[in-house]
Amino acid sequence: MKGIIFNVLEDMIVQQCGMAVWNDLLAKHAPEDRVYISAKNYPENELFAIVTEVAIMLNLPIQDVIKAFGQFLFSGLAANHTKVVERFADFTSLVMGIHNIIHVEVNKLYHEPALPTIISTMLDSNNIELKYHSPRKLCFCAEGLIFGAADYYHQQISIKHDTCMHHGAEQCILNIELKHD
Ligand code: MNH
Ligand code: ZN
Repeated sequence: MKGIIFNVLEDMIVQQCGMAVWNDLLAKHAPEDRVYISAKNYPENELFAIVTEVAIMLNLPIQDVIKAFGQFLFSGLAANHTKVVERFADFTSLVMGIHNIIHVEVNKLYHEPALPTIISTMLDSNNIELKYHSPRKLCFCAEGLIFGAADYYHQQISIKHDTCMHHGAEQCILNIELKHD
């Protein structure tokens, strides 16, 4: 897991719980003197351990915490990769470009990133089907990232996530519906 993911997690936890809480989490779940550098790789167990403890602290299901983090993560990634995100004029074009444009760029910018397989299909003008597969099973992070992208473009959406790797499916299917008022 790239350091940038930990850096954005730190920003979120410091903002919402304070620096002391982050320092405690780090002391408990990372080796001594851990410093996360955005382009370097760190064990994903560290991320899962920190997020699991946050879920226990807040008495929330871990998937809710991962989803909230995903939503926060989008603006963190966008802020660090303005050139990549600026290529997309709206929410739909960004979602359609996750795998073939965004994560292709990520592959050029980072050394051996651990990325999911995402296949986005436009079903009709208001519905996008997104198939997610990854050994890390971070589909709730994907869901949060999509909500973060919707916030970024001021697009109202809803997501159905009926088929899920966490329920034994080969891959997750996220049905994104664009809402108009
Ligand atoms: Mn992208 C990791 C989905 C937008 C850069 N991304 C992940 C993961 C998911 C994901 C899920 C977690 C790894 C996994 O599941 O195996 N990403 C998305 C989705 C969107 C998205 C659904 C849009 C919506 N991602 C972006 C944008 C950028 C970006 C925008 C930056 C320009 N993503 C990354 C990086 C990683 C990542 C960097 C971390 C890779 C690693 O830790 O090795
Ligand atoms: Zn899922």
